[in-house]
Amino acid sequence: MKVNKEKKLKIGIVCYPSVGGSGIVATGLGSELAKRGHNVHFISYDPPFALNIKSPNIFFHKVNFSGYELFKYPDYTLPLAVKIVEVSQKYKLDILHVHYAVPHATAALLAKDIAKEEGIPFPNVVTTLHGTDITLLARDKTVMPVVKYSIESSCAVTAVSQSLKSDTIKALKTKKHIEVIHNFYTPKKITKNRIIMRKSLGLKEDDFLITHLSNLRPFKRIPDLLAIIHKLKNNKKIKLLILAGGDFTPYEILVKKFGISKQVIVKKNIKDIENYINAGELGVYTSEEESFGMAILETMSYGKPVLATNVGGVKEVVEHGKTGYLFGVGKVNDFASKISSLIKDASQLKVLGENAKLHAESNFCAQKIVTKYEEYYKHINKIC
Ligand code: GMT
Repeated sequence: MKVNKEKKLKIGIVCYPSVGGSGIVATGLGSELAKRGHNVHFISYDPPFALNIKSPNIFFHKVNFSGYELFKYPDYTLPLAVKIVEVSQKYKLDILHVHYAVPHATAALLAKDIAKEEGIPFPNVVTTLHGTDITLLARDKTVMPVVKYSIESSCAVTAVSQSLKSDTIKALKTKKHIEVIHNFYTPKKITKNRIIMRKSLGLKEDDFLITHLSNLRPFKRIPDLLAIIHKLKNNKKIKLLILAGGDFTPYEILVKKFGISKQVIVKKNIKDIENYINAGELGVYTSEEESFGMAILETMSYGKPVLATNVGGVKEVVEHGKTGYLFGVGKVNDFASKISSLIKDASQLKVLGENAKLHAESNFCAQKIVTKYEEYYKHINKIC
């Protein structure tokens, strides 16, 4: 057996614990780094959704915060900064990897200053941008200077796509070096076969199942997704399964108005997404903004093609005509007519699905991407 004698790192990861792309990426990265022998310390207000905190080399540190009456709005940044100092000191972290500039990198910078005052050694801070820092916060004048400061004061910054890197440079007019490291996904084992899953969803054998996973926020353009099903309403075999990480109630009225209640199935906070994606034929994503599109990668990883809007980093994940198709935002007719043609062409669907899986495995796998992060950590510890 080959023994890896490389120095193992003590890595702190700050992320949101909730269901969502950035949490999934941070959790996946930490878990893979732990498997490679590094000690990984997660710092958040709850254990991350998909994290197995009992795994070897994984530690979880909870940020406790109290809502003093003095504060009209509860603050998370301050107790997070204190927890970061505490963990850095106790475990002598080599790297602190924060997912999101605001508030996570901001808290890390405050922690760094506190540590300096107290004479406590502090790790180098790597900030990964996932999108919202730029697509939302950088456009808001009340917080934009904090976003810019937090990014520029980090030791190193990564972005999950080339597109997000360009948007960041444009929005913040920053000269900070941004390293592009795409997201990755490790597919899980299918534990319930397709037939069982389709039965449990009330589907007939020849139904054509479209899947969509998201938090349903406005920029996902759920009305467009429903409009596509509405356009295909005459084909009763077409079903849409929404795996919702948010509240679907506001869209129920539209489902009713379109008369597609029998075609739309909504499931909330599903953990075994692999079983559901595997039960479907293809994924559809209508977002107006997407720095990468983790759900798209997840869908492709299970051998399903994706139809999506040609926005942001999605263009770096889906290869038009090879692993799926890309259309303009709001072009529901184009989506609908492509679905109509794919329903009649099982062999094309199969080829697209196989290409999608291969593309995901070769370009967005842990082996490749986690190694990039590992090398980047070592590199920045030499230059910062
Ligand atoms: O918008 C979401 O779906 C959630 C958000 C998050 O913070 O988890 O996703 C962002 O980060 C993901 C992981 O890097 C990306 O795959 C998503 O594209 C990105 N969302 C946006 O850019 C809108």
